Order: sequence, then C-alpha cells, then structure tokens
Amino acid sequence: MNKLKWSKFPLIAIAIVLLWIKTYIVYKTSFDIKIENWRQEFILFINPLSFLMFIFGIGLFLKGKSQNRFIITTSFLMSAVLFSNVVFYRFFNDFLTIPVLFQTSNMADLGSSVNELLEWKDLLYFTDFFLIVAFVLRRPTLTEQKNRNKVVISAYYLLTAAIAFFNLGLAEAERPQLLTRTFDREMLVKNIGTYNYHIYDAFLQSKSSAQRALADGSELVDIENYVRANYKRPSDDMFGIAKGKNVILISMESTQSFVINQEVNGQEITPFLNQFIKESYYFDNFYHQTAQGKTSDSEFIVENSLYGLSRGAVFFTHSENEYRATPEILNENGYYTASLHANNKSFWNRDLMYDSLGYTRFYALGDYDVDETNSIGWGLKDIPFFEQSVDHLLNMPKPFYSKFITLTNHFPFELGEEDLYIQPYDSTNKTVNNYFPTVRYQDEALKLFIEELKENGLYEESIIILYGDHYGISENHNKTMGEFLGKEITPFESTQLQRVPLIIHIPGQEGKVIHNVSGQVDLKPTILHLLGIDTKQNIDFGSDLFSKDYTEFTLLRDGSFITKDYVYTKGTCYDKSTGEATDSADACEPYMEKAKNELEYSDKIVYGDLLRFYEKSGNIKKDTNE
Ligand code: GP9
Ligand code: MN
Repeated sequence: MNKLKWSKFPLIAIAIVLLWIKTYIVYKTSFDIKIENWRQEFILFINPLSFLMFIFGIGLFLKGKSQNRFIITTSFLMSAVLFSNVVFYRFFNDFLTIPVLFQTSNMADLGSSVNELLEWKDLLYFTDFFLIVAFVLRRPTLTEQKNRNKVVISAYYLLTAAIAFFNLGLAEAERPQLLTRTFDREMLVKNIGTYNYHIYDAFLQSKSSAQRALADGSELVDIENYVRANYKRPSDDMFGIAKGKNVILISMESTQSFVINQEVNGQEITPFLNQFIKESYYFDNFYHQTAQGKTSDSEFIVENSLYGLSRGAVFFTHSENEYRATPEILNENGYYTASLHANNKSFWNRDLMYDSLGYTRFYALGDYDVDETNSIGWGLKDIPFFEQSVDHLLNMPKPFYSKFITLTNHFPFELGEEDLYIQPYDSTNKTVNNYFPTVRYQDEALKLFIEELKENGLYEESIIILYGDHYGISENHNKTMGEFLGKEITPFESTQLQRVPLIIHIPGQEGKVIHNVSGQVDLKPTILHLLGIDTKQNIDFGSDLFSKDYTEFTLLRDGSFITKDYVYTKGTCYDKSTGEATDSADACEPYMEKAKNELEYSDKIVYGDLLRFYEKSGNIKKDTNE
C-alpha cells in the first residue's frame, strides 16, 4: 500500500490545516470561551479558516524558495499572534487589542510577571511551525511549488471569500449585529475568529486615530459657547444637600417606565419600586438616550453628560479618549469610586473604559462567587449579586461612589420556577410574557438590597439613584405591547415607551413626582450638584434636574426629541395631548436646529477626542500640538 506522503500536498495546504487545527485546540485549551450549542461550536471551529486561507494564499503569487520562506515566516507570525493572546489571556483573562498594546501600565504589569507566565512547554504552541521548517529542510525541492496560474488563484480566493461570508452569515444569525454593535471581545473571537478579530480591531483603531489626528482645540470653541449658553444654575435649596454622602447608583437592566404602578394578572410588577418612589424624587418623563451600545451607552451618557454614538459602542471605539466623567471628578473630591457588575470584565470593554472614566475599582465576575445554583441566563442572579456586593460596599473607604449594574432582567428574560414572584403575561409573545416576572424579580432584589443598606447603616449615609438603562421590549413587539397597554403603538407611543424610571432618594427628603421631560444626559450635573460640586466648567450636554431654570428638551440618539408638549420622531411632530401629528410651526420646528447641533457637537467631541484640549479649569489649551 502506498504510504500517505505529506510531500504530495502543497506546503500551503499543510501550513493552513496545521495552523487551523492548532488554533481550534488553543481555543479549547487556553481560552475560556463559553459555547452554548453545537452551532456556536461549529462557528468556533471554522472561524480561523478564511483568514488563514487569505494570508497564506499570498504565497501562491510567489515561486520556489521565496514561497517557502513566505510560508515559514507567516506560520511563525500567526503562531506568535496566537501565542501572545494566550500569554495575555493568562494574565488579563482577555484578548489583545491595539490600544492595550500601547497601554503602558498594562504592559508593565505583564512584563514583570513574564517569567511566571511562560513555561518550557509553551514551545508546543509552535509545533506546526517546527514541523513546517523540518519539512522544508528535509525535502526542499519537493515542497517548492510552481507558480500557480491565474485561474487557480482566482478559484482559491473565491473559495476563501465564500468561506468568510459563510462564517459571517452563521455568526450574524447566532449574534445579530455582531460587528455594528462591536460586542465584547470574547464574542468577536468566538464568532469571527482570533485573526479576523485583530483585523477588525485594527480597522476600528485606524478609523478613530485618523479622526483624532485631524482634530484640534479650535473646534471646541463653538461647542463651549453652546454648552455655556445652555448652562442652568443649580437650585439654592438642593445644591450640596447631599454633600459628603455616599452615592449608590443603580442601573436597572432593560427597565422601562411602563412597569411602574402597573399590574399583570392583577399583581403589581414592581411593588417595591412603587413604594420606594413615594419616599423619593421620581421622574416619570425621563428617557433613555442609548443606541447600539445599550448598557454601555447608558453608562457613558450618565457619567459624561455626552451622547453615545449612532453606531457602535463608544466604550469600544473610543475607550482611549480623554474624558471628564463623574468618577474622575469625584476622585478629586475625596471619593472612592467603584463599579460593580458580575459579568466578564471585558464585556463592553468595561475594563479599559473604566480606566478612562476614572474608576478606582471594578468589581467584576472574578470578585463574585458564581455557580450554576446562583445564576441564570447572562450570569449571577440579581439577589445574590446584591447580597455579595454589600460585602464589597462595607469594605470601601467612605465616602464612595458606587455603580451597580443588574443583569437578570436581560433578554431573553429567563427565570427559574423558584424565582417566579408573579406569573408571566399570557399572550403568544414569549418575550413580552417573560419580561414581567424578571422585572418583578429585580424589584425583589432591590428591596432586599435596600433592607440590607438600612441594616448596616449605609442607607442614611447615601443617596440612592436608580435608573433604567434602555428599553427591554423592542419595537418588534409593538403588537403585543399594544394589547397589554390597550392602545395602538404608533411612532409617538413608541417614543413614549423609551421612558425609563429615574428615582433619586435623598435621606431626609420627602417623596415627589417630577414630570419634567429629562434624559440620562442630565444625571451627571444633577448628581454633582447634590454633592455640592460646581459644574460650570464642564462640557455637559445635560443640566441639573432640580434647577429652577431647567428647560424641558430631551434628545434621543436617533434624532427624535421630546419637549413639554411635543414629540418629534421619524420626521413627524406629535402633539402630546392628543397623540396626533401636528404641523403647527411653533411646535417642533424651533427645536430642529438645536437637536441637530447638539448631536453633532457631541460626536465631534468623541471622534476628535476634543476633551484632551480642555483643561480642568475650563480653559481650552493654547498649545494644541499634543
Ligand atoms: C452586560 C450587560 C448587558 O454586561 O450590561 O448588556 P446589554 O446587552 O444590555 O447592553
Ligand atoms: Mn442593558
């Protein structure tokens, strides 16, 4: 029988197959990539192939020895990229990004422990490379390929493109809007593969560096004038009312306002919140302003008083920018600042972005005990999350600014029998049905958390701010929502459904419902003023919600806006009192220009990284050649 001779195969094919198999083995052995079903496993398996075919295919244009040299070099470089990720992952439990390579503090951490991170057996990560070198050395002539003709090369690249699109198609089906939403890195690596992920990362990087390079401080002048003209003086009664108090900020996952004081199957959906708002300031016309960056956008908007971007997540695309976020300002005012969220720290690039926002500490997945018994869906359930967070809170230096991000009320709204405080809604729409019990569960978690805070004395020493991060029920479910609410969901109603609860609890203050139209962008100046910190010098697009001069105008990221009496969305102006379209000239028109400018100004700041030209004192830096 004829022995199978490796030398019969083109070297390119051998190199591709070896590296492909190796990459998959490395995925399974060196990274902790969560796989939920066989489709995801299949995507993970095929995802290195298209890129490897593309890159090694360049060798087809070369002849003889230079082709061999090219294959050997490429095999080494690709192995090195993979291995660098393995080493980085050992330390940071994360994949490399270009910004991270230039983040000297991270690299210094890594450098000092390189001895501990490397082992002799790591040479195994280069097995395929050694095999190829040995192979070429032993059979130099047999491995040399003749120059391929154009037809072969075209067919080869056509096949490569087909595989790439097939991979992308499967990935998009598994994780819609994968690329535009720039999800977390594990998700990207899992779906498009480690090599394509680096290309994508490089693309994001070059795009934002170009925009940044072209910007200079002069662009800030107009923006500054605009922001100054819109600045609202804080109210004398409220400024500094919570001076020195802790801040407990709670981002409530997918929580919309329509659940407040509402029943399903004759039972309250949020019994605790309904009670809590009676002892707090409750803003019932408060809108989320997020886009594709979802939770991360809400965090960005709330803490910077800037808008997110219309596509992608600022947390991913501009985590290297200079910001003047609430945590940074509070650090300077003697606060300890921490974010608490029991998910992968790299989700939404939080680990990097939080550094830019000025957080002192991020309590992420590794800081919590998470196992099968206490998690569901996306991870740790809200009740154990808050329970375990209280210990972290008690250990923090005071005063602290702490942000909690809940998770259980996340699509697809899964919940175990034991956590079902109310029964699902009864309709043909599973998403809407299951939304109510998870909102109810979150409400229970909040109740227990507040009770804990009371028990250990933190309640009286803290202001507690709860807000919904973004919608939970998308427009795709308008029909069922219409049935539930007993009205047709027109574009006007759909905009009104973008309201999320905002509750501000200040010890010693009585409850009050405030109807002012407001948005997430207003939270930063509001919180700072309550703590007695001046914001006149800041570039904030929102304003203090307690200011006597507060002007009702809230802008959503898609250009829709809401005023006291009108809603403008999808090119139509609606009268709030009737819900009907109006063409009255003094309804929406006076705000059109403002809406356009404001989003443009905010985008300019983010794309141009303009706050790097801004000094804390409020001056624009004269020397802008940074
Ligand atoms: C993930 C959590 C949910 O950590 O914040 O993110 P979302 O999908 O709502 O943006
Ligand atoms: Mn969210």
